[in-house]
Amino acid sequence: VDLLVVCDINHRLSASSINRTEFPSQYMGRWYFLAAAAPADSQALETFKPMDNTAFWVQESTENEKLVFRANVRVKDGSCVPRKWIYLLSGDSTELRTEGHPDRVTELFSSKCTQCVILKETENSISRLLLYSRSPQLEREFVEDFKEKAFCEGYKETLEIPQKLEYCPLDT
Ligand code: MYR
Repeated sequence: VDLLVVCDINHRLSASSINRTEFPSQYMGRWYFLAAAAPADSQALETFKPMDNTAFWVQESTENEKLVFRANVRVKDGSCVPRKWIYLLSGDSTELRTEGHPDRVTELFSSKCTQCVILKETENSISRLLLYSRSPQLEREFVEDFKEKAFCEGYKETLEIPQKLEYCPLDT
């Protein structure tokens, strides 16, 4: 983040460009994890620090009102760690719950990058912001915009996902 960020209305998190009519179909398919932000000294980014990159695959579940999120994490030591979460949809809200994590709430926000989405994960009053993109490469201005928004919302620690290694294969 720049030394001086003048926080204004453009830095507020907004869900205005989330298309609720199409929801959640516009989010199916492949995503790349690009950056994260959390309050300073919150430890909320620690789990991401051993990570080199992560690709996600989102699909509808055979069960109603459920989405399956699969990930394959490339760890900095070169290993691949597959992960899977079940997200629960709640009626016409875009808020998500995670199966097995009753205290976790995930909200969606728009990004300056139209091919991206910002997730806000809150669990027991600890929250963090996560930036995902349809493409593994993103223009600097979009990453900077994410960091500025995060900073202005009080998430002063940020982490960019290094992506120095190849992506792990993703079973779809
Ligand atoms: C975690 O690391 O805690 C899990 C985060 C899951 C992120 C999934 C990324 C895909 C973004 C698409 C949004 C889909 C909303 C329906």
